Amino acid sequence: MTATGPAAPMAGSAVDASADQATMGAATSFRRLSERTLPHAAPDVVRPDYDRASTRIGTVHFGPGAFHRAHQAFYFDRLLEQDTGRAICAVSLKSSLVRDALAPQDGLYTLIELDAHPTLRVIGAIREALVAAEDPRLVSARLAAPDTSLVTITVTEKGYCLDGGGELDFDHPDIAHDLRHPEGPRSLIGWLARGLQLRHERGLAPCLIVSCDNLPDNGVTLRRAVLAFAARRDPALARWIEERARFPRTMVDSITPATDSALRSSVAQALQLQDAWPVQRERFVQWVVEETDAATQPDWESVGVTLSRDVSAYERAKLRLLNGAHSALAYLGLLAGLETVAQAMAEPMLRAFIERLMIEDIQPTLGAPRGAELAAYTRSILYRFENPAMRHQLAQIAWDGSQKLPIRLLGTIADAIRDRRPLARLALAVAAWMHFIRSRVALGMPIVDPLGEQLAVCGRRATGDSRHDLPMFLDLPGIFPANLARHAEFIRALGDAYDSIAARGPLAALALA
Ligand code: CS2
Repeated sequence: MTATGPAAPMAGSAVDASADQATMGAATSFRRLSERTLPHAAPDVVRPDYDRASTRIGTVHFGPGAFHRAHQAFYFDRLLEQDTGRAICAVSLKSSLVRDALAPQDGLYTLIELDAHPTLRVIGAIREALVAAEDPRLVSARLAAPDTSLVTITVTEKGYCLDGGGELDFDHPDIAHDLRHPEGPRSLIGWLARGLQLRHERGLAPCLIVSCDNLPDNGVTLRRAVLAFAARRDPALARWIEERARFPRTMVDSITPATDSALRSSVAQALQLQDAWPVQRERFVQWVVEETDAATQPDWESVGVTLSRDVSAYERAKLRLLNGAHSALAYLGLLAGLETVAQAMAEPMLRAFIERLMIEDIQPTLGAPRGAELAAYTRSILYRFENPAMRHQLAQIAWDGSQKLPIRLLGTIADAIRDRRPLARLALAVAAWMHFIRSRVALGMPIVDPLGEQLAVCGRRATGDSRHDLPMFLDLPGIFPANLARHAEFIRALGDAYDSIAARGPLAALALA
């Protein structure tokens, strides 16, 4: 495989059959989706409108989970219609699941856009899938290739290895490892520094590095982390990155329920081919990228990406309104025994609570967009949450709460305290997270969270009494900023909310907030 020529056939095509079986579920009577079988797909399936064989890899993407495949890869599929140098090399840091599912399919997979009349689309933008832990040389070659001009990223909040203050956590085991072994990194930050170092040594321009994760000021935060890492390794490299590399902020949005076996079966029926890992999302999709002076950018706007000088305000509105409401709905809904977002929205008390939370508590903390625009945005989010075509599991949103709460709710709470606004509803959402941990532990369920072990200890020790339980949760590392964890008014509101849920149950507690 050459790093600069046309994309080679997918690496690892001879994947073992057991991985296929594991991901395939019941739909085994159809042939497997691939370049060869694609012409036999059902006629109404939308398929790549370009010659895949003549495309070249120009983008390295870290973290090709369902969100990437449903979102950025969809935009790149359209870019490839006009610009053949934009194909994607999809890099998983450790897991081989995506590579093993996509390699036998030549990188092809199905995207279902969900609404009353779903659309099936086969996406061809991923031309290569790699696992960095298994193929570090190939990943380095892609990052250092002259054709590669873009690196995009969706590794979720925890993939950035940040501490509670949003700075690179030098105590993180992967970061400590990567500083000792920069040629064989494990972390995203280590890989970005490695790629930039190789380009620097070869006299190539840095790639445009585009974080697409739900972090406030994602580009700025990523740049700080990469610079901090590089400064410890090689000050000259850090200076070059500082001067030359660009890390635009972005806002990404599309609700993407995880793939389940029902989806695999229905896609096989509709496609008339087996797809080991189709992905689904709502039809609504949005990507806002900050304008930069980087020379080798794609023609973003031609495929519906918005370029903007001021992404922060939109990003903040999305993180606080959509993601904040999502998390509140997840914890309260799960405590109430509900399973999906649409079910939670069909519960009148919960829907009314979420609407008030968004309009009365979150909106006033947002400077922009203003007034009517913000009200329309809130309405559209509520409408999207109600989408009956989606089975979006609340549990999926509840994962990684220790990483999500600070970004989605605690900033809003800090602003509400500053502006002397009521805290009851916001506190109820945070208290619901604590009860959620307690209830999962009581049910013997695993806590999916980087702080899972510490949270499980809190959950085991919790009694349901705020005076006993709150200090344990508030003292967890990296979640509650010290000034918030000690703020008397916040502690009072949180204690009231926590005890109210314990005494009355989640739905009755809503009525009082
Ligand atoms: C969700 C997000 O899983 C979650 O935590 O809140 O993935 C949400 O669906 C997306 O950010 C929507 O763009």
